[in-house]
Amino acid sequence: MVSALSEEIASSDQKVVVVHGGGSFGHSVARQHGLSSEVGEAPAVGVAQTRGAMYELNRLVCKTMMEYKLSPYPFSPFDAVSRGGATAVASWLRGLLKEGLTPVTFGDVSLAPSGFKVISGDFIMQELAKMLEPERSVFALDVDGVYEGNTRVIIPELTPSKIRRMKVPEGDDATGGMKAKLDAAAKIAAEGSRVCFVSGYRRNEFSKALKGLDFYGTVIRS
Ligand code: IP8
Repeated sequence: MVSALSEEIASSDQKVVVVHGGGSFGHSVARQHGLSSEVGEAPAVGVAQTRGAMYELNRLVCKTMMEYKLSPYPFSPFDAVSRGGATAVASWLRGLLKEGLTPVTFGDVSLAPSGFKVISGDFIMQELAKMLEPERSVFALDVDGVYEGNTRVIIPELTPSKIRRMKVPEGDDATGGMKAKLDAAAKIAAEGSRVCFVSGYRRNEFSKALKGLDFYGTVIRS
């Protein structure tokens, strides 16, 4: 999936900031050590192993991106926090994009006053969208979009208010699954971005979503 999407990003001529989640690297280790998006206690070794898995995944993602002629600029979400306020982060990212780099960040583990929590890629998308006000925010998923109830019928369009009324199960990953994605999407769309939920396994549909064209999947807009 990473190869195909890297190739599509490289040929899209769009300025893209990439956020990747934990996938099979982060979630199983996080869960094994009791880490989730809720603050809780976790052993130091669990925090170290989860972060280690995420850095390893990030290295592989960036290596693949480079094979497809992208120039990734990996950063931990905490690097962004240490730059100061939203305006400083936005101008730093815009500067990188202007230089032809593709900033890449990822879900990570954060120290909270009473334990640790996982910062999900969905939450990072939401924060970055507030700072950068992108025209489009594309979520590449392992499903085709948002389905009607328990069917395989895709809902082509949703609004933030419709999402708020939906009952979506949490899923079984460490950070809230589809429900958390939809909550993030609703917030991003409410700020004016066109949010696309598209399968990462359908490179042509992903490419269309990236360019703002119609695609097979779900669009969330206010
Ligand atoms: O897959 C989770 O990120 P997500 C990151 O976007 C970790 O929820 C550390 C499991």
